[in-house]
Amino acid sequence: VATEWSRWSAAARLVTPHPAPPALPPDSTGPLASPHRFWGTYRPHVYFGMKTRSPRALVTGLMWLQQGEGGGSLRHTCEQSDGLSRYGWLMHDGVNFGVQEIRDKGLFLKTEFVKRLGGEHGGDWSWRITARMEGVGSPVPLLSLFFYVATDGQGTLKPHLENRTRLAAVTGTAEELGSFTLTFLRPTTESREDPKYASYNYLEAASPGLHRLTEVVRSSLSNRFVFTPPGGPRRRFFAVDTFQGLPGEHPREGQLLLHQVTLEPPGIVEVTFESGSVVGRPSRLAGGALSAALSQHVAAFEQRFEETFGLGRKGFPLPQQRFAQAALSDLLGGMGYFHGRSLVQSPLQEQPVAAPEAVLFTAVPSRSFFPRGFLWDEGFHQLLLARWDPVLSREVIAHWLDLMNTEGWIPREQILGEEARAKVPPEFLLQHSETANPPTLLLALQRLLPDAPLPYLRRLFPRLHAWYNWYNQTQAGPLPLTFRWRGRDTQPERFLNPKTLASGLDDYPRASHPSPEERHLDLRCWMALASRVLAEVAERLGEPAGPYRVMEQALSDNGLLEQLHWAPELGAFADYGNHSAAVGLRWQSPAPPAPGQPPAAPQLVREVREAPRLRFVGALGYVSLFPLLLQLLRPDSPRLPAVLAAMRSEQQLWTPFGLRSLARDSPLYMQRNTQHDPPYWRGSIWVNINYLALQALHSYANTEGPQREQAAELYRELRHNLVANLYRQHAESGFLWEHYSDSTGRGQGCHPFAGWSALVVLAMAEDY
Ligand code: 6A9
Repeated sequence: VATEWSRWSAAARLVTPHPAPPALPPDSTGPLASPHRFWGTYRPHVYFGMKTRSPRALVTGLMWLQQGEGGGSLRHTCEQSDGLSRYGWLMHDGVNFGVQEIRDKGLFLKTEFVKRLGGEHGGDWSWRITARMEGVGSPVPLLSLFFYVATDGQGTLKPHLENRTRLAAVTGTAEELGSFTLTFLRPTTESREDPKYASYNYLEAASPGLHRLTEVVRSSLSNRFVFTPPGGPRRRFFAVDTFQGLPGEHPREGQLLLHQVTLEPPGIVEVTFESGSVVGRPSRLAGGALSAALSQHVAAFEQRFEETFGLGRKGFPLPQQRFAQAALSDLLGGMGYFHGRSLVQSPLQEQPVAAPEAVLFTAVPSRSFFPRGFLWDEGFHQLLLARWDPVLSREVIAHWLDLMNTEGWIPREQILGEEARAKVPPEFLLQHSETANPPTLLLALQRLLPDAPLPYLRRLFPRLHAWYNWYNQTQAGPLPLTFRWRGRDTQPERFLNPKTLASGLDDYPRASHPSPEERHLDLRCWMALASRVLAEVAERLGEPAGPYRVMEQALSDNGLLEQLHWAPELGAFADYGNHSAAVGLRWQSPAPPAPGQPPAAPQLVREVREAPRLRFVGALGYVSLFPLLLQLLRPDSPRLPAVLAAMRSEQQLWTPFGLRSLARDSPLYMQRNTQHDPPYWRGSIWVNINYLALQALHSYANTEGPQREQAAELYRELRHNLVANLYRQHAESGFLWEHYSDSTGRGQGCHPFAGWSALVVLAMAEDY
């Protein structure tokens, strides 16, 4: 009974919110307190769409279809498999406007939006979609644009039809939004002077949930429609007809209204959203008024970009400035507003439990592959966004801290709501309650500190303290002042090296045999940083900072650092643990099948050719650099020359494109972890760590010390290599990438990945 009880109470604590007052003041993010941020492109997983920062928000969006034999492909959510050669925001200021370009085979689409404040519900906005074909002979394929609006459990929508087929407008009401009118204007030619011939169709359907909107539309298409331009050839095309329901459909969760325009590109379509609470609207935000608003915002953006990052001043040519603008804009255009519950799992419990409903305003690493919040990614995102819009960054950090449970834990990956869940295979859904992630939000907070208002810091402080304690209590190592990431892969025989997802460096080699004896260097350095930032916040607030300073000093003590983590046999800083250097993967033939069963496939299993023992882990790479990356290493440290030499050595970490994650001469360099897991943090170049390296080198180059000159030289070369490669890859491939090949510089992993790869903007600006 006692264990039952303690399990039950542990599970309850897991899903009990932290008792401190929320970091976000109540009612601070709604339409009245924050009208300019109410509407936004907060649906990063669709190519184009907007919603409000409301829990069950009304959503609007765009789909398109290039008509062809058999129907063509309907585009809606960002999918790598769509094979778009380019898409992303070229300009986006995070609040007022954005300009995105999309290239889908021969089709070029520009999606623009502008907001105009007024009334009490976030004001009005307008969209302009410009479509044309490039490099395609005539007749060009017909293009259908689908504009939709859908509710998600609250709100009502009413269609207004012209000629029974053209959805001219939708009126409606929703919580926080009040009443509104959405108007679909008739298309025009590219010069916007003449009307453009088009066919119209519309759909009204009960929505089975936002995550199934594509299916609803796809299943409603029929090609019984004929495009009949005056004097032109008649052509059959696919259009929304009637919706018959989906297999396995949920109960009705909302309403969907959709306007389909079919035309022969080029053409322009505009949409206006007008809030019922705006009185004395000067004019409709369309046509010339929309063009004027757009060009004003473009000019303001360019000026602010230059004032903030100074790339023109630094002599970057215009194409490189445009690249940096696109990197920043894609991160801003990737901000999402999520609502839902995490599924959390404690080691004490068999069944996962649902955390309370939460909202999260956050940037995302990748609009296609990871369109949701990731804890340590977010700290890197906010390093950049803090420079562009510190108020935004402060709010994002507060949102994240409000996800904390009563233990002081924040789940690493935030999969909130049905749309987010639809993107994640079930085995990745659970968040494990012993698993940490680097506290990079503190890096961002440190950057914001000088200008952060005291009341803001005061709200944050109890949560920061609880978070800090959680790391200290749950991730402590075997000796005082050592730390160990919990939650490494169990079943070591299944992996060449069991992963450490908590660290963020997933498959980066650690001790071959996870054990409580392990001490992880990167986590120790993160804790030194955390102690430093907590001390700085406490000092700003006049709270006792002593204990944090004591910890910071103890964790920065170079002598103790060496004692715990300097591996003389490697000439490098390292992890320590139960480790065998002689491991490999080997094909294992399966046991003979049971009678009547088919034979099983051979499997890759781990072979340990030499027994593990307690020692330093022989893997030179990003982890070895942490004392430098987080600037714990003193400028006169006798170890600094070796660290710099490893960085500069082409046999080890140096490449013409940036620093690789694992040394070329390291045993697990570019080794697969299992049959299905290619190397990830075992050689590739990652921009977040390269940014930290630049930041550190820049600081060593500006501090008196015997390595000052060398640090300065490395800094210049590394910055040049990283920036030049990201620029070149973006020009060639159209995207920022998750990581980059250390042998060719090519983008790898998923794309687009504005995420931390957008830190290239700060590297260009030399803003550390
Ligand atoms: C997989 C598959 C559609 C892995 O950028 C987010 C994280 C980083 O925090 C981490 O450091 N990425 C890095 O090692 C991506 C993690 C994606 C996990 C979910 C689900 C979805 O397939």
